Amino acid sequence: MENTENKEQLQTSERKKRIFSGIQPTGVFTLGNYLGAVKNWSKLQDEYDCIYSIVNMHAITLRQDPAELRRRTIESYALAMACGIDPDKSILFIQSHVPAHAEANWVLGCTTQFGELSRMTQFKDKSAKHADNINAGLFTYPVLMAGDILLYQADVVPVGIDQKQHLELARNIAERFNGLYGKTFTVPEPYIPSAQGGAKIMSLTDPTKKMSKSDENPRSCVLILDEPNVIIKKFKSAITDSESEVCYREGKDGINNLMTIYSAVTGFSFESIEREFAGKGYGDFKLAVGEAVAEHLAPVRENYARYIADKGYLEECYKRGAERAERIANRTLEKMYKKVGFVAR
Ligand code: ATP
Ligand code: LTN
Repeated sequence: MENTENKEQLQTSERKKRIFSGIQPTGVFTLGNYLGAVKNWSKLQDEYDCIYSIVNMHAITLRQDPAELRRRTIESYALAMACGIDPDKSILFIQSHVPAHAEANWVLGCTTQFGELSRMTQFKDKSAKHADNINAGLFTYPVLMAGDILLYQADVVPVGIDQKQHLELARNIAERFNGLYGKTFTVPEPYIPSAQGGAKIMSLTDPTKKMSKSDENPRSCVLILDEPNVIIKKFKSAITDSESEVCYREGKDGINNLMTIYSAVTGFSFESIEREFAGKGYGDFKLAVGEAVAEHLAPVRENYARYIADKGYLEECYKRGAERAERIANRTLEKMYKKVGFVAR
């Protein structure tokens, strides 16, 4: 414990840059979540001071079954560890355990304009998809997200490209608050993987749509805990096109997506993939992608089985994570309250 605190102090004095990111506990992570975000979280742990959160408060912007949300939150915590997040090296915590997130949300909401929230494409997409539950939380989702980032004075935020607009808004909120009240927040920079690194992984059944854990069609996404034979089967039935040439070209959405995935898990460039499969059909290519992904995810599946079996250890980790996160978040919240003119208790 003391050791961790010393490490935190040391990191601040050495000015290691800070990272914050979050993932919703809405299901088992997909290959899209993994390649677009979580895989990077783990890689960045040595170079940066990292804080990662299971954002269960964001998850209730869509209707959730309470028992399932509780179970999935713990599972997501174990999944993050299975993907390589070390709860001693990084701070890994559950969002609702740190009340400052809800508190910051109110203050920041009062410096965010209705107009800017109305322009968020995720809000438009999700409200079209869930027309029976267009709640205020769904609308102000990006404010809660801005608070997550700003409370920790994060310099860098690793996310998939679908979150770019939200991050842009978080930057605007930070700059506006700093302009009104004096320097309070670090203005965060996005960290988005290159296209080949998997910035946006598309659905296997409709390659014009992003792969998403909340998709009703199980064939559309590869889950990081899928068994190897299931993964291979999903890739074999992936939608492609009526041609037969494996090459990255506009209009070949299905093949482009498979090439992106293959490149992200093997490290091969698009040119070398095109060379490897010249003269071969889509069948061979799909099988190779499936096998490469299954192999890539095998250690994650093994790690997960180990972590989820030890609930006591998980609880110890998320309690400690919350304590460490809270200390940092409360410092910023106090500063915010002072700046806006709230009387100190
Ligand atoms: P949901 O389906 O519940 O909306 P989601 O699968 O979109 O969830 P989130 O929890 O919203 O996942 O996102 C977690 C991280 O994964 C974010 O950084 C997001 O940018 C990234 N991400 C999600 N889907 C993809 C994808 N298809 N390709 C690349 N990155 C992705
Ligand atoms: N909205 C994000 C999840 C998220 C997040 C964050 C990401 C919530 N708070 C803070 C980065 C930083 C999403 O992935 N859908």
